[in-house]
Amino acid sequence: MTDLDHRARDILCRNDRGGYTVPTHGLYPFQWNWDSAFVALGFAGFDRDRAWQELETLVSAQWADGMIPHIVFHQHDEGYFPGPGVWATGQTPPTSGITQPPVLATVVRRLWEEEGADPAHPRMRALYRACLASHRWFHTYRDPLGNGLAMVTHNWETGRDNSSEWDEALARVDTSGVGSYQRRDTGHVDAAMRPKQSEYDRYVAILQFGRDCGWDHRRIADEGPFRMIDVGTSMILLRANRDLLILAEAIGDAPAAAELRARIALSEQGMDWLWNEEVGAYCSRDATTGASSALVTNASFLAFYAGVGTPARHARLIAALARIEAGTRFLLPSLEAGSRDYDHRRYWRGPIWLVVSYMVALGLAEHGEAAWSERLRRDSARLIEAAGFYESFSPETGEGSGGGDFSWTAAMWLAWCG
Ligand code: 2M8
Repeated sequence: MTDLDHRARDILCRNDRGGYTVPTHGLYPFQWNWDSAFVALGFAGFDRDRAWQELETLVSAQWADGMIPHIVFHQHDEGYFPGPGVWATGQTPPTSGITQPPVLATVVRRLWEEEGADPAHPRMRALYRACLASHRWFHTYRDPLGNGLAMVTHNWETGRDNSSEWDEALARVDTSGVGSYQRRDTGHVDAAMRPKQSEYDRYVAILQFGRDCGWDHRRIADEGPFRMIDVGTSMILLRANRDLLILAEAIGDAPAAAELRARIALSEQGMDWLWNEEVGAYCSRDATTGASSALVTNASFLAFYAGVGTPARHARLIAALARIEAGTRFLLPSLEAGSRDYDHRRYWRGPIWLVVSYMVALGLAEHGEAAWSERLRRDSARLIEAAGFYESFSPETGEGSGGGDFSWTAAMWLAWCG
């Protein structure tokens, strides 16, 4: 084991709060949904029981309607805004009222296969049921166009919180009733790395809409102030449906398998709507106006991970990757340099996030693009080697940004790039 292996394990153990892991000390003091899924991959290399437990603790907070919340507030901490009192979801344990990208089923499949793929595996079977309920929730509440794509009703649901893809839709959000509140994030890290205040007001306004309608997910989906078809969530859900289908078949759950096959076919076709021929990439679209973001982000390349696209489209995506590579030092930036509001230090408007790079690299390898996949892996390793286990990294300088000793970055070192 190398020194970095030791440090990565140590970060996961120090961020462990007993059955779940915080993304980083201070800035994010609770359990986050997709962070935990990636963190389980990190634990899996040295503590199998703890890996499964991370996922089990997450789904212990699943709502009765099937939604797996984006934050679980297991213990009190004043250091984060918005905390449980602001969300006011009435759940036990307290949670936020929105979700995050459903990477869970894909991780469950990987852990289960690593342990011999026994259909009777009790921990896999319990998590299978949780994933199925969560995917059904997406299909019931988050497919307004009936085309198998996933709508998000808050930009925090995408995980790529302040991506420029959301700017136009966010600009329409009325912030006149937001009132005053105290942000906590800028007390932990440099404000130049975080979303701007005007953006935060909009995030809070969308939250308040959900709270004011008692977290009625039907109403939020139909009438909410932010309704985006997110390319990232749509691709991740499609991949997760494929992985869940493998589990359904192993278990012998024929009705669920048939349902999943139909969903997969629908989504494969639905993705056409996200393809922007002019840009040569899959881009998010506004569900209300139909407008394409026309922006190439790291999520555009999740097409490989989801297994969608024709050879011609793949060629254009690879051309976009080559263009991005030519314009920066490290892959894969969250937004192409030169795009409007690109900023190599500001959160999801440029910095590299290794969890997205990992999913893209996996997809590229599965589509015969081994050299590109390896390039992403190597760049990710170099970033950690030079800067440490940061939340994100500048694609231009390689410097770390956001929180330090970050759980999912440590997990990616252990499970992928290290
Ligand atoms: C960031 O998001 C949270 C809100 O969910 C925040 O900024 O307060 C995002 O990077 C998100 O993708 C991530 O899950 C979370 C915790 O790492 O932080």
